[in-house]
Amino acid sequence: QDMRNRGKSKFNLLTKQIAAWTADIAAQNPDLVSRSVIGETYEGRSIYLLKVSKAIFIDCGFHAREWISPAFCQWFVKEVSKLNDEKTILKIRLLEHFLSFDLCFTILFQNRMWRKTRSKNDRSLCIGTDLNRNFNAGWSTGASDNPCDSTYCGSAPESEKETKALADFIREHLSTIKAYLTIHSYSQLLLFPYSYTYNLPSNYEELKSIARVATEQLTSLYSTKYTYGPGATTIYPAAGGSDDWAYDQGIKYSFTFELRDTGRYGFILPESQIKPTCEETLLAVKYIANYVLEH
Ligand code: ING
Ligand code: ZN
Repeated sequence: QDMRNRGKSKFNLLTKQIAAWTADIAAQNPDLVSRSVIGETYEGRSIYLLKVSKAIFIDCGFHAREWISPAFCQWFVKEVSKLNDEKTILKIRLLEHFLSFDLCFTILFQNRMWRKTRSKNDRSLCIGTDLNRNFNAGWSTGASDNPCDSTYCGSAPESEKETKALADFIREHLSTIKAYLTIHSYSQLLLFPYSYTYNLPSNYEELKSIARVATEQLTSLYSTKYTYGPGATTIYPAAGGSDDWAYDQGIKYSFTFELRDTGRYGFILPESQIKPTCEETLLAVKYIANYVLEH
């Protein structure tokens, strides 16, 4: 019991600290950063949007165990908030959300490795849906329909509150969002559509060259090697992903980052790698942001 409670409070604390941080950074930079809530998770945690500008949307924390992802979003907003010169402000919209860190209070100690949401499934004792299989992009073809799998696609597209909140927000802001970036880990990849089909996107050559330069920029800092390409051939075919969905909504610059490492530590990235990972990733994100804003 004691172990369980300690575990629970530790994870809750992390979630609360990040939520408090989003309030602080907005309060400290009222001209630059504004915070709003675009929905809540199954377990009632707020899904925060930190708005810096209108053109680029970034989300972090889709998958609970990928802790480096929300760390990057925090790093990113902190860096942007330093840029107080109006002309150099990167026009970025950031989503800090899905911080389902306090997983499940009984399985917590065993399960730092949780990936999915926390929702209950019909006719199954297994919990959760994979948000990145729950978007309406080739939904369910070749995805898992077993609620006990870590890549369960859900009972329908956007069956999850979290998916719905994100998709609604993007649909409502389609006229302004020029790029969609989603931050995951791990594998050191920069992916773009498609993952649900082997067909290439119409601006494939452009996406490929953006990804090439973005990863070159990233590598220039600490020599971290990145691979890039369409999801289906670069990582694995997978339906229902958010980048494919955003692309098919008309957002022509849509990327999935898979941050460090390549598997030695995997999701449990050592603390010493957090800062360098954020720094190098920022170079790639800045490149993409500048490219998009110029085109
Ligand atoms: N990787 C992604 C996943 O959801 C991905 C890879 C990207 C799949 C885009 C589909 C579309 O499996 C992680 N680490 O979650
Ligand atoms: Zn992920």
